[in-house]
Amino acid sequence: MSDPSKTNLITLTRHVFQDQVEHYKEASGDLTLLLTAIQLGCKFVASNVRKASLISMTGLANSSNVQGEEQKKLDVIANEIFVNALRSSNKVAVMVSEEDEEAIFVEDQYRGKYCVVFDPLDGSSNIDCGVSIGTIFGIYKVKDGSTGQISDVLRPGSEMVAAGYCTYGSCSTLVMTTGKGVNGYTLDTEIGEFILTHPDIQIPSRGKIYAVNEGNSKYWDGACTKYFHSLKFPEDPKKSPYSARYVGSMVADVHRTMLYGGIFCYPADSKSKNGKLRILYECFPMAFLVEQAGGRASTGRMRMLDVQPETIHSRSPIFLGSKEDVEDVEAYYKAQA
Ligand code: P6P
Repeated sequence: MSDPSKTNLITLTRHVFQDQVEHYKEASGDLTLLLTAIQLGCKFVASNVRKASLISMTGLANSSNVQGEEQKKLDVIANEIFVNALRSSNKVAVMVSEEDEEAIFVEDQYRGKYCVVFDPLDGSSNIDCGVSIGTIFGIYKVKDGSTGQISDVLRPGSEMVAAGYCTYGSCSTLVMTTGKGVNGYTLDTEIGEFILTHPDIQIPSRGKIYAVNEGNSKYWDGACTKYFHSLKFPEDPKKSPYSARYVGSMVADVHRTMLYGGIFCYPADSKSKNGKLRILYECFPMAFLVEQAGGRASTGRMRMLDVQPETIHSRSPIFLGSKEDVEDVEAYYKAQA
């Protein structure tokens, strides 16, 4: 008998289908097919990120997005790839992309029952120097009786049915949840399949790493300043300071936090009153994944997934990762209240 790990490959599609058969017997299979479309987008982006410098895909696209951020060539390409893959899946009614000012409402003949919010290429400012970047997505099911309208996506993250991200770095790993835990799948570029490599990811209850842009510390409020000081100068002389790790690419920083524990933070401050990260397609999907892996995700003052977004590009402060580390931050905000 040969080694089963070599001959019994658990691909993402097979694993999601198994999950559907075991946990969602009444399912139509539509979500499984939708996730296949998302996989295609991730495979395409992974391929182009890997060879960006070789096919002159680095650099600017000489355009800017709704956020006023200069778009990289790959931003534009990645967005178009995902929009086309999602539309042609026939499973989507509404799409919200970081790259598009308005939501996209899929025409009748292609419309399905899911809404996908996504950042097709997060951290793209890192493309030119080869630092890890990624795709982030969250999925809602349209509300009963709805054929797809803006109210189907302006909802708390607790109503998402699936979420995930894909890292594009030394390898491409797609980490995903459909509400029954978190699994990671690594792309085998030779066979073009995402293979289960990180089953049932669990975040340690406390970590030793913190991730925040220290360059903003002059703008932090009191709670933030006191919290990060406590990590660097622990009151207990027996305790070692935390290590600082910050990639500046949310997917890379969150992936490390998911696997090693610790905390990732993008606080609100006097410069960015609501923080920088977007609620729908950055904060919610990552918060869903972190909670499903046994961690915690907060604005500092409330559970991240309970936030009600006002617009499709609204922003929020976010602290996510090991449960006890996030609880420590919340205690500083409670004391400041
Ligand atoms: P800063 C990338 O532009 C991004 O949206 C996230 O991926 C990342 O966590 C954050 O912004 C980095 O922002 O202000 O620290 O450069």
